[in-house]
Formats: sequence, C-alpha cells, structure tokens
Amino acid sequence: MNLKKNIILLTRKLPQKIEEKLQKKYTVILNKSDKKYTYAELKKKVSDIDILVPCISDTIDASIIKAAKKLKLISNFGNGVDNLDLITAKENKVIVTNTPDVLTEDTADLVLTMILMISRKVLEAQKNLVNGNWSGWGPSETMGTRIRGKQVGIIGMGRIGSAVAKRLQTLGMNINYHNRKRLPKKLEKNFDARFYEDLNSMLTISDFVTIHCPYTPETFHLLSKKRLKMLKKNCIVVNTSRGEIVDEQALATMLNKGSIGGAGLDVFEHEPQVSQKLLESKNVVLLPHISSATEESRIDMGERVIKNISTFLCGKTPPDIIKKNVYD
Ligand code: 8YV
Repeated sequence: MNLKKNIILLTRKLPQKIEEKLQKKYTVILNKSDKKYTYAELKKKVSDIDILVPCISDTIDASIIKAAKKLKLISNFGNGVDNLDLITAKENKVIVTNTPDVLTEDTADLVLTMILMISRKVLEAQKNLVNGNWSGWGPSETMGTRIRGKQVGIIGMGRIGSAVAKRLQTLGMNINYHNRKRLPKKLEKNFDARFYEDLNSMLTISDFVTIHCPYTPETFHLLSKKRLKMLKKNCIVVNTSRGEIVDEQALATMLNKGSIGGAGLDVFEHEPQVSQKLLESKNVVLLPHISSATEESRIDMGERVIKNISTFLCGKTPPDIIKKNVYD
C-alpha cells in the first residue's frame, strides 16, 4: 500500500518526534512557525488533504469540512471535540478521533495546583513578599483556608473528574459529584463519593466546585448566573474544561463584589481573550489553557494521533473514534 499518497495537515507544530514519525510514512504538511492559521488560510489548506490533525485553537466548522473535498479523517490533537462540527463530519462520512486518557493525570494535577494555590492564597502571599511588603511573620498574615474536611462538588465524573476525586480524597476532602450517569457502587465506594442527581443541591453544599464535563450545547453556561448565586459565599470555582460552561461575566462580577470565594480558571469563554473584570479580580488563578501542557502529555497525545491515523489507514476502526455523535 502506498501510504505516501495520503496527505495529512497538521495545523500546529507538534513535538518533533511525532512530526518525524508521521513524515516517515505519509505526506505531511507542517506548520513550522506554529502560527495559528486564519480561517481563510485553513480553508485553503484543507482543499486537497486526506487527513486533518487540528487542535483546540482551530474551529473546524461545516464550511471547512465541506471545503476539504477529499477529507476522510479528523484526528483531533486533544480530548475535547467541541472545536469540531461533528454533525457535518458525520454527514460527510468523515471519521473523527480524539486523544483521551493521556492527559487525564496532568489535568488533574493542575486542578489540585489551583485548589491549593487559591485556598492558601499563594499568589497574594508571594506578591506581598516580592513587592517588599513583608515585614516578618505575623499571626494574621495571609490567612488561607484548610481543604481537609471540606466539601468538593465535581461536575462530570469521567476520567478527569475521577482522577481529581482520587487526589482530593487523599487530601481529606469529601467527594460529591454530579454526572449524567451514577457511577457503579464499587467506584463510588473507592472515592467515598456522594452522588447528586440534582446539580443545584450539590452546589449549595460545596466549598469547592470543579468542572469536568464536556462542552456541548447542553452544558453552555451550566454554571449560570442563577447557579453561581446558589454557591456558598466562600466557594471556590475551578474550571479546566471549557470556558463556555461558566457564565464568565457573572462569575467576574461576583468575584469583584466578594460574593464568591475565588476561582481557578485555565479556560475562558472567548480564548485567548480574558475579560478585564476577571483580570482585576482578587483570589483568582488565571492560566492560559495549560492543563495538559507537559512534554509527556504532548508526546502521548501525538502517539494517540499516530495510532488513530495508522489504524484508520489499515481499514480498521481507530481506537479513539468518537462513536456517538455527542450532540445527539
Ligand atoms: C489540549 C484540552 O491541550 O484536550 C483538551 O480537550 O483542552 C487541552 O488540554 C488541547 O485540546 C489541544 O488541542
């Protein structure tokens, strides 16, 4: 089989090892500068390709998919597939795959990092010291809050939600979760987790809320203004999933008013724009979508992409095929 006849477009610069592996077998169009293609550039680039490897920074909508006349596979370099129009892909018989599992642990680590940074006011404490405002130890200096014994509400108990639960349980937190489906009893027992079918009930008892559900039309502004107002005054909200799941303006207003405890955000509603109100908020950790940004994760994600492509080109079902249309 002449594999070189397959043209693959990588929209961004992937780890060198991954690009080289792909180049050995296939014809690969690289993005050496790693500059994000404009919509018009991307539309032109896809015209003659067989396989597209996009990232979260690319919006692959109906018009792009239709412009890619020969497209057979979209092998997304990332877990979430909300950047892709799955319905049009399905209609045009384009298979879609993602890269699950390999970024779970790194993402969970970042959730833990943000929870600890906010509850122990790490950034505020460092700022005091660096700005020369530290006059020595004091009994009331930068008072944080203990996480042991507190209630965490996890929205979405899939791979990442479970990895977060495992970490937080080890640190002595009480695990509560809301999920489309209740976990099997055995798994619930592992985390000593309490299931809330009703999200609102979980929000009212949580000291921390962390979001781990995918972004779909159903989860847009799941944490709406109304729901944010149900939270305890000191509740800390963490989001490493997708910005669109939280009403960012409402959250920023509450942070500014001090009617919520704090927020750890790695994702934003209009990336890479971050609302001024959020930037000016106290008790926040704001990060530029780095939850899976480790060298190991990026290589593993690349390997998953390679596996999906090679399996597909062998005529078999790729391991990470998005089987169910998540919009169904
Ligand atoms: C990735 C992510 O870095 O995988 C995801 O869903 O949100 C990120 O952690 C990104 O998707 C890469 O395209």
